[in-house]
Parts: sequence; structure tokens; C-alpha cells
Amino acid sequence: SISNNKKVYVNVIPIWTGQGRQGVRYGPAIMHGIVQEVSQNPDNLVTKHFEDKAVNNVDGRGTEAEYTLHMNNLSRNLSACLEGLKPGDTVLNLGGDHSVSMATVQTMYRLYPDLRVVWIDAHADINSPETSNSGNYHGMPVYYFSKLSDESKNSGQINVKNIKYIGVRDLDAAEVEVLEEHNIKNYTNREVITKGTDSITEELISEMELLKYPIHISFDIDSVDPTQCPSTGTRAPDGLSVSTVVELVKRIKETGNLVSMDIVEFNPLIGSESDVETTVQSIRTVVKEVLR
Ligand code: EXY
Ligand code: MN
Ligand code: MN
Ligand code: MN
Repeated sequence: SISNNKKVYVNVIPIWTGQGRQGVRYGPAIMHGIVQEVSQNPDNLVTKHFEDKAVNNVDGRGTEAEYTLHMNNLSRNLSACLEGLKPGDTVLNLGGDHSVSMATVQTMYRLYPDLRVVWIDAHADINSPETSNSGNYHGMPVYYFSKLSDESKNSGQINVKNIKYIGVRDLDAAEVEVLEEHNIKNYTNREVITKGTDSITEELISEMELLKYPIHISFDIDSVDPTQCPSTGTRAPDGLSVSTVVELVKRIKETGNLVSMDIVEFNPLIGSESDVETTVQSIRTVVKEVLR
């Protein structure tokens, strides 16, 4: 490959208090190993390991005020790590559960107020503490970093018209209402297959002006079909194929505007050894495309 000086900022963030299952804290270290293994430019990786204690409330998730304060602190730490970020560099956040995006997205939004978000997930993660049945913060990040919440909770405040979903198929009733009320588009797996990834990305590009503005991809591995990513806490059948995700990442990268990406919800304590290996293989395939 052509050697270049574009950096990839890799943040290893073992957040696990956004949900109740043990094990998601071990995902980031394994994914970091994958990154090192597939990188063709290891010298250009700028890696930061966040300590378990620094990213998790010791007594569990805590109150809303405690959790959001915690995430806002993490966001400030992330901002400090990204001080040297230059055009053409990429940020790769390895979670942890999806509540980490309460921090990662607001961090990128402060750097790039025109940020667009492509949310690849089986879930919309747009519950508020009031609408959530589970109380789990990994089901709420989109609420916090969008204008649905107020700035006292999260300084992200992205307009929902700059957020689009891919692969969502497991929604709470309250979430269905929010998506309808705010007209937030979700491309189902069926639509992706029928129209093809090329035409989906063309739609994303024209509707969110992705050739002009910076893009963040948040990739929850439970968006992928459980046959290909079984080791995750909230599986949902009829998911995307890994090759669809790879194609999406590839096409979005071709805009030249992909600035950051999260990979979250890998839980190596879920499933058999072979399930974990299958999941690692799928994540490796996606990471290869990200780093290409
Ligand atoms: N909607 C459900 C909840 O709010 O608890 C399930 C959320 C699962 C979230 C996973 C990470 O994407
Ligand atoms: Mn999610
Ligand atoms: Mn999910
Ligand atoms: Mn729920």
C-alpha cells in the first residue's frame, strides 16, 4: 500500500455500565488486537487506552445526572486525546456498550458542528430515561446527542435530520413514535438488499450532503445477523450481512469525509468459543475495510 501520514486515533474504551450483561468490557481489548493485526501502517496508529475505572461508575450506572456527567467527562478526555487531529485522520472508538456514543458523538460534534451520523444498529437507541423500559443507557445515546435532549445533558445536540439509521429492526413502541414524529429514516435490511448498497449510499449522500460534510459511523455489531455476529448482548434476527456493512463503510469512505467510527457491543462472554471466533472474524472483516 502507499505509505501516508494519515493517522488513525484508536480509543479503547471498556464502557459496560450502559447495560446489564457481564463481558462487554472485554470486547475493546480484543478489537484493539484486531486493529494491530490488520493495520498496514502500525506507525500511524495513535492509541489511547481508557481504564475501566475511568469510564465506569464504580457502583454501577448511577443516576441519570451521574451517568451523563460521567459521559461528559469522558468526552472531554476524548477531546484532549484528539488535539492533534488533522484533516484526513480518522478516529476509531472501540467500545464497550453503546452508551459510549453519548461521549464519542458529542466529541466529534464539537470538532465538526456539521457532523452527519450514520447509525448501523438493530436498535434505534433513542429512548429517554422516561421512555426506556429497561433503564439501560446503551438504549439512549441518540436521545442524548440529539436535539431531543437539552444542552444541559449533553453538548452534542445534533439535529435529527442529520442522523440516519441502517438495519434497525427491534424498536420499543415509544421509539417507533419518535422516529415517525421526527421523520427519521431507517433503511431496513430488506431495503438495503432490494435497492443495493450503492443506491442507499447515493441517497444518504444526497440527503445529508455527505460530499460536503464530515461523517461519523456508529456500528453496533448487533446490526449484523446473529449467524455472523452472535457474541453480543441484544441479538435480533434478520440482520445485515457483514458484506453489506463492509460495502457501506467502503462507499462512505469514498466520499473522503469519514472522520470517525464506533464499533460497539462485542461481548466475548456470550456464546460458544466458535461463536466468539465467528464474531471476531466478522469484526476483522469490517476493521480491514476501515483501515484500508
Ligand atoms: N430498546 C431497548 C432498551 O432501550 O432497553 C433495547 C436497547 C438495546 C440497545 C443495544 C445497544 O443497541
Ligand atoms: Mn446500539
Ligand atoms: Mn443494538
Ligand atoms: Mn425497552
